[in-house]
Amino acid sequence: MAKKVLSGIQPSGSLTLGNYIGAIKNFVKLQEEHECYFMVVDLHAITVSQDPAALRENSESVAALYLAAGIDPVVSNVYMQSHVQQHAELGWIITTLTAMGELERMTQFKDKSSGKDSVGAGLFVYPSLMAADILIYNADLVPVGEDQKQHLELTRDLAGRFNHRFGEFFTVPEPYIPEVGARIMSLDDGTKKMSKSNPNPGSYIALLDPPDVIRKKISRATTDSGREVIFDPATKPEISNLMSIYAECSGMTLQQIADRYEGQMYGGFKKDLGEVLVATLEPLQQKYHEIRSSGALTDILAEGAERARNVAAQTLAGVKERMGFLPLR
Ligand code: AQP
Repeated sequence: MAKKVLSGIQPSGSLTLGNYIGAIKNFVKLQEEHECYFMVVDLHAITVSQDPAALRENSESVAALYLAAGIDPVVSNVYMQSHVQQHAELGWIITTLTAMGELERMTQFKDKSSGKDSVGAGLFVYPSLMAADILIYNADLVPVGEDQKQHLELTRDLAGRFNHRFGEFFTVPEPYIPEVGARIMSLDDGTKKMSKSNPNPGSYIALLDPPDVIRKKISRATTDSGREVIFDPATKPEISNLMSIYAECSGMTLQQIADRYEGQMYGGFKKDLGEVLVATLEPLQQKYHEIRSSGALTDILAEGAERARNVAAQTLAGVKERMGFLPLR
């Protein structure tokens, strides 16, 4: 039987090249052999403050980008997390099984809350909701980046805890480490991850950036002192990051890129990288605009949510029965 895969992206900004290379490109491959659930995780996005109009726009935009990148909504389940209410309900139940100490140890919470005067409780219990997202479909595999490994470990513990207390029920999910999909770093600091919520738009390539903006951002990207186009993340984080992007988007290996630019300065390499990116993103953008203007997204998301809801409702009913909730007759 095909294994179940679950993943999601937060509509917390305009998707970046990091989201594409690190997540969406792999989603497209995974759907060939697995039963996939690809959500737009809007309930997670509101763990930090979101402007309502921006949340609505970003939500549609993420869904349309999934499709434009090649996720087939007939083969995969594509939907908004908030359209499947069972996520929130199981999220609460799982929260009650989670210890404060477990949440306090989560490094993402520490990172995202550090230096803030006021932090919402939602950001603290985020990993319990993420666990519910995964367990509600009994997902076998969860594509995770480095930063999410700790959350998946917690999900595995929580699944085991439920099974121990209430009888074998949840599948204990495994991390899926993609073969490809480098961690893409910020264009203004090669030691920080490229993030859609970075206040400096020059730090990321948005998937919907127009060609001239893409070219300009690459030409202005910070580069290490020195001249050689050599892949060495420890001593040359910025040029190494640009080389990774080049490799991911051109299909060339890092060695082929180093050979091509041997003895040349950064300028020519960056100019070519701008063109490689434009050639990668232009067709995606064209499809994206076709999907947005076709008006088909509403029905696609409704269908995806309905299919997901059917699975989620069964799991939730099983959970409630095992825990002793009085059924509605
Ligand atoms: N820079 C990146 N390189 C590789 N993969 C990345 N991902 C995100 N940034 C990079 C992958 O995208 C997926 C979804 O991410 P998310 O939106 O749920 O949350 P995130 O990882 O926190 O992404 P951002 O862009 O940094 O969002 P904000 O700024 O809102 O926190 C994940 O699979 C992630 O690995």
